[in-house]
Amino acid sequence: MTASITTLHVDDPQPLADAILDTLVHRIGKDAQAARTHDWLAATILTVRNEIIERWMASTKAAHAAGAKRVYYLSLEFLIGRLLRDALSNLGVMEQVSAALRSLGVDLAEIEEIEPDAALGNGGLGRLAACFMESLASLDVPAYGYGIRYVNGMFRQRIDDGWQVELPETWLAHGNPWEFERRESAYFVGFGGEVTGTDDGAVHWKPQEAVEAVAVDTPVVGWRGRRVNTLRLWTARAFDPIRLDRFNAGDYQGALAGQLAAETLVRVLYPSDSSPAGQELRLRQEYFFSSASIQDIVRRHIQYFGNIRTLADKAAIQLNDTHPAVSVAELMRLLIDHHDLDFDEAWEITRATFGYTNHTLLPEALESWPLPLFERLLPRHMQLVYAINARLLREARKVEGVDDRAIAAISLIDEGGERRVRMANLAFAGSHSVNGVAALHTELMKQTVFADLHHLFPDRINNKTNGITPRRWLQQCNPGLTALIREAIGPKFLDDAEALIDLEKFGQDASFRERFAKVKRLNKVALSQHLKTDMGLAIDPDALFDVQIKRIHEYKRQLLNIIETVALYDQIRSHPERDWVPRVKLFAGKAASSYHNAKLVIKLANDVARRINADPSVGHLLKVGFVPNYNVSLAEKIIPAADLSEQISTAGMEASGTGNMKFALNGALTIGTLDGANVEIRDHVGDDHIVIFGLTADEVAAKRRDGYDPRSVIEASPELRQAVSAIASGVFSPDDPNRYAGLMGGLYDGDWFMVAADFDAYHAAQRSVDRRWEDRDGWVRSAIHNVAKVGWFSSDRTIRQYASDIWKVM
Ligand code: 26Y
Repeated sequence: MTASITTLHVDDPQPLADAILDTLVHRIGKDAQAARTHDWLAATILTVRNEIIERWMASTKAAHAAGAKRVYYLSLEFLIGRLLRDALSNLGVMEQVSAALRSLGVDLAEIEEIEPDAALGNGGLGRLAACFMESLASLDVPAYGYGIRYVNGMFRQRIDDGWQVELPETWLAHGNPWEFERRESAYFVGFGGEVTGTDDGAVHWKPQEAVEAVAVDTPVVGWRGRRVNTLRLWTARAFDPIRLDRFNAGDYQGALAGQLAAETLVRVLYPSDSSPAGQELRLRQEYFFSSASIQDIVRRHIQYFGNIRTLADKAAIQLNDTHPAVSVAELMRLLIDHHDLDFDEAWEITRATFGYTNHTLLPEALESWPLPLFERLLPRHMQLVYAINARLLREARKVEGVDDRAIAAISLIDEGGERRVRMANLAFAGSHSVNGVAALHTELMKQTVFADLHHLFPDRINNKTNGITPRRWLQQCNPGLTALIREAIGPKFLDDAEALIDLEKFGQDASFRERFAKVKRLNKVALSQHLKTDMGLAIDPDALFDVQIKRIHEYKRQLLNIIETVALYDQIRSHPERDWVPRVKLFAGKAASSYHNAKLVIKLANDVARRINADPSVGHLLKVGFVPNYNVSLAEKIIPAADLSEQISTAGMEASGTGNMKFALNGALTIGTLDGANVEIRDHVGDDHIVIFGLTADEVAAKRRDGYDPRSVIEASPELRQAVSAIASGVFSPDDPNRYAGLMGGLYDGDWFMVAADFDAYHAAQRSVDRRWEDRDGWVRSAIHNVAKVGWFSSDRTIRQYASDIWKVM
């Protein structure tokens, strides 16, 4: 028996319960008595999947029949999180499935909770890819996501004595009922070897090694089940799973080396590149998934349309940062070497097909590969990069104002020091559109990293401010608030987030404010209970929940927040008679395993938490928690419960941020700098409903240029000086008093991230938050106002802009 649209949507839960039970017995091989929670989860997913499959095939067929243009989103990360609730909610069958399971004695909430988070991403760029996939399906755009099916993916974070410990994530341990392996969709991906020419001018690349890329598909269900798209992740397989000759000669490891090499390729996300081997592995991963994806796209195009010359009319390929940038050279290779196009025609098609999105201006995140490595692994692509570069620089020379310095900056090869291939320049040159992810970030792209390329191609850079899917980040994670909004303004906002604007007037309605505050409080109670059982942290749901959750990075300035927490702690103890606002400071986030200072910041947060939480003199007024293993599911629990959203990066350094949008949509107020999308959030909610502080991006740049003396700043601020010296002298680390001497020394010595420069402004802004909090009505009014005004930050809006301006599919 299969669950069809009718089984899922009827009021009687019996047919669906029968279908789930049938799946349990015949697919999982257990009866209701023997089944464990995992078995029920798998049986439920497999049953619901049947309906998804039908819609999936219908979506694919309809796109084919219409000869539709398809969007291809290439990304090394897809941080999709759990999928069951997403699928049920988007299909509109939460209630039905819950009732059917209840009749079987199974609690839907309980099985949802054990679904592993797909750990296929590390941060904002990966979550954005997931939100985009959901919006593409919701807006009925035929689209494929292409990435890697990492077996372990992003590490799981444990906190041991305050230190981050990285453990392998085993999200596939119980199998993955969402995925379909497509053994027939397999491609040859070669590495190394030689390139030879033939007499007729054709070029032949004979790789030295090769692996097979095999497609594994996951359905992506759009809102109201309107469309189901495909997330196609590649796994790797050796052509020769075992070398029998070696095996029989007793060389068992040698016999299996090929399979091991293939498995290594798809093991982890961002293998540490601190060794040459790690660097090579990452380049191999990038080429592996780029090549398989481009081959798949070209094959589909030929199969459907027969003529490679129309590729750009029928395929739009978006590069999610530079990680898939080698795709530009790969498409050129296929067009020239396999489809016999000449260079100029191939280049025209390539540029018309690709778009590139930049997500960061940090110099250390701009990828470039040592030329010898690139040439050894990808000799044919190296030739093509040279050919593309020659053309690019020839064009550049003709343009007014392009001198030798500009040529050096535009070149695909970095000639300063060890020669390197610049992937951002390759992506830029090979795309017809290059976009930033927030207005400020896009301006900075034009002024800084891409200034010379921008001069050459002044129409190419454009902005597409990020967005988030309101299905996951409001409807699914905050059912209480969703129900309340619906009661107030009706269901329109479920289909169009900008309809949230109708909520604005309810800020004036005292009874609505009360119900809104009640929903927030219930979410805070739920989070408090979770933190109590999960990590033994006791917090008061009536305190102000002040939250900073994101990757740990110096530019995001968790350190600024921690130092301010220490200053507050000092003041509460010195002035117990004052009217302090009870606060809970929550932190969560992972640090890159080789990022020393970020890991030290985690330890500091934990040391400060331990000391403060154990001090009866601050009691309920201040509690600090570092919640381990931040991931999508944890964000879904924390964000609906937050009062204050910390978005305090050094201005000019956070490309956009998307957590900022999620918090505002769930009724938190933002404390933040004028950075990334904070600027646009302020434009939408207005100055009165956001707390902005600190240096602007221009001021940061000016300080860095003109010289800045953090020492004098620290000396001039008693709160800062005392907090820094307490941390530096070991007050929070009596077991190792010198632990933070270096970290604090860095503030005196340069303070690149302007922690000292912004401290007083931040401290004052926090006190203004206290005053706002004391005005309960005013606070709730602002929170409602935030929810009403941030519908624009829906990824549906973002995707519509990409679709009409870049991809031309709408
Ligand atoms: C390969 C390595 C150098 C690297 C790995 C991951 C470089 C960058 C990244 C990830 C970057 C990232 O997640 N960027 C974030 O993208 C979000 C979505 O656009 C932005 O909101 C956020 O500001 C930005 O930091």
